[in-house]
Amino acid sequence: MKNYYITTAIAYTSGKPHIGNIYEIILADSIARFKRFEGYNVFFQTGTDEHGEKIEEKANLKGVSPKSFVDEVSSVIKGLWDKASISYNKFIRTTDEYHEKQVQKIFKKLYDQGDIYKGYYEGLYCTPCESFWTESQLVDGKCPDCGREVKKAKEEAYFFKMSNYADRLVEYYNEHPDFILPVSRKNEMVNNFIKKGLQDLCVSRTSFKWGIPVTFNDKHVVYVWLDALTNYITGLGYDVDGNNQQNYKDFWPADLHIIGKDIVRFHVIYWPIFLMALGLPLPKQVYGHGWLLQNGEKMSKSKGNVLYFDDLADVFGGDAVRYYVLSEMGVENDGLISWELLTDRINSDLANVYGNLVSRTIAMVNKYFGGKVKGTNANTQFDESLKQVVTQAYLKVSAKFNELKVSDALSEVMAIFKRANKYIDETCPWVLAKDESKKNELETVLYNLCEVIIIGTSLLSAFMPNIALEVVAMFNTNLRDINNIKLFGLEKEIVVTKNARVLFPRYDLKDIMEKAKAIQEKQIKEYEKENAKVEAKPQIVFDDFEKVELKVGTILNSEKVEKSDKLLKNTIKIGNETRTIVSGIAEHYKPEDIIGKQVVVVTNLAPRKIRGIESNGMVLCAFNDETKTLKIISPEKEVEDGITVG
Ligand code: ME8
Repeated sequence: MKNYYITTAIAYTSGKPHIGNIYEIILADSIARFKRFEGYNVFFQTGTDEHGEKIEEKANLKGVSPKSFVDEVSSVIKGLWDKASISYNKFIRTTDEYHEKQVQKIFKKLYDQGDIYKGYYEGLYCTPCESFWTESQLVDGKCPDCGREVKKAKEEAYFFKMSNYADRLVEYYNEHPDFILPVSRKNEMVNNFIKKGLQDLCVSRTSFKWGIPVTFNDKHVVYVWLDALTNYITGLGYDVDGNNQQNYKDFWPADLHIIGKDIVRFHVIYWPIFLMALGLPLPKQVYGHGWLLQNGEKMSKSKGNVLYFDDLADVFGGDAVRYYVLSEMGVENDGLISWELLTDRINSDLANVYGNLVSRTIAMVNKYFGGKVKGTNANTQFDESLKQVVTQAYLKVSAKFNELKVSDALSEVMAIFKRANKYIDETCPWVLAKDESKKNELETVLYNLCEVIIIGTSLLSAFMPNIALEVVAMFNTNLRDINNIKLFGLEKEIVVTKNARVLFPRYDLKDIMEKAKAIQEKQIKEYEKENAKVEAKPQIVFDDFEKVELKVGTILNSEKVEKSDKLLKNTIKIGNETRTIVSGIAEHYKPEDIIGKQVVVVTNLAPRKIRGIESNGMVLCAFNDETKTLKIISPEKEVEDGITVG
């Protein structure tokens, strides 16, 4: 059996990935599934990219350690991949111990053999992209990759001598014309980077800690791209010392790295050069797909227009969302996605073409033949052309997959179902049903339709794995394998289900847009919450603070204020004196809970009448406005009452 190794980019664990990020994983999944169907022994690897300054900053903001931050995000990502039915063989994390150890050894090896040397870096640094730039590389003074502000930075750093390998890289491109797909991206790389001369690459950082430490200089952590790219070999069990695991022996070099167009440079320049330096074979192909854009614009949480797979799948079903993204994205260009477009495409392709074909066929087999049909020797004039389309479909789909034209492969599958719907219009089974002498012809028509559905659905399973299994089960059979995919008329007798579920209901755009609005509002709220600035009061000088007198008191007595749900009347001993203080804490404490408790009191607050009771001071409490919880502030350990707080 031939081995086939396919990978995706590993997702940053800076936050939940959007539909654009997961498109790539779905694309790789459909290829992996099709290759398995074709008999390849597939190893499909994906995972998460977990180091770097941006992640350290996010964890700090959240007040958690970077490791617990990435643990949580990585598990969200894995959960999303699982929800999208991604059939990965390995989900690697760059915080996996094996990976980290190997990255350290790789760095040391490259240093020892002189590919990496120590120097200084002075340049313009983009924090989100974790990249240094020169003045001339900036676009309008901003980062050429993400368009954000860059800052001046100087660090002691290790560098990789890229230029040593430039000639060999170009040679490899020339000898392997299909190495970079689509070709337009290859030209971009050669013209924009290689021809301009490859700069040495800064491969370590000292400005933050959350990375894999350089073993021989612990001020430095390994540059996140050197760390991340090596996942493709460490995930297979590559070992710098030569004790490679079986997966590495079986599957390296990779057949296909699937990545987005923005990170092609890292995969077709840096990655092959690192591999050459390690003396390892280069991957066979790198495919840089386009981007999925929300109505033509970039998705942004602040606008609430970020589309997430799970939200869409909860409304349309996961396989339908897979269908949309796979059908939408061509090879070169970007694709579009929105709630409207999804509704429209799912209604037109899945409800009207596929779902309708399945439900009409099942209904007619039940109605005219009690749920069971066989092939007969009666034929119609339309059978041959139908059979031709179906038996040739596999080769067409396979050819498109080989060219990585996955949306075209999907169109080829849908063409089968369109042809079958046409066959229904041509043969008019309801007319045949009125004529007893046409009974055999009618049975053949329905039998042919069942066969088309079974074959077509088997090919569809690479794209919509769950629906495909459900549909063949409705025909009491299994998905066809590669040996039987071209054999029309394989089933002797087909028994259909009595109660078929409506696979794809027709969605009403108004309903969908209401759901979308609710999701959007929730997202904006979440964004605002995450980014809420604490309203700071103007600064005060120490003398202002000194004006406030704070003392520890002990609550001697507490009782509810009549006709009030919120107020407690407390008698508090503060040193030698005893005061009455009314506090708005009755919804959080019962009087008996706080008698005897020590509290902090503002003692020089002017007296105020509350519900006819003169309140003489204020008890300090911590109140969470969001959760509406309140806690009295008390000294950590018991102290004498009357002592000053400050
Ligand atoms: O780049 N449409 O991770 P990432 C389609 N950790 N694809 C998109 C997209 C969009 N709107 N936006 C992003 C990283 N992508 C690195 C990879 S690999 C050794 C390290 C793609 O989470 C993007 O091009 O930012 C990339 O391939 C993938 O999503 C993950 O992006």
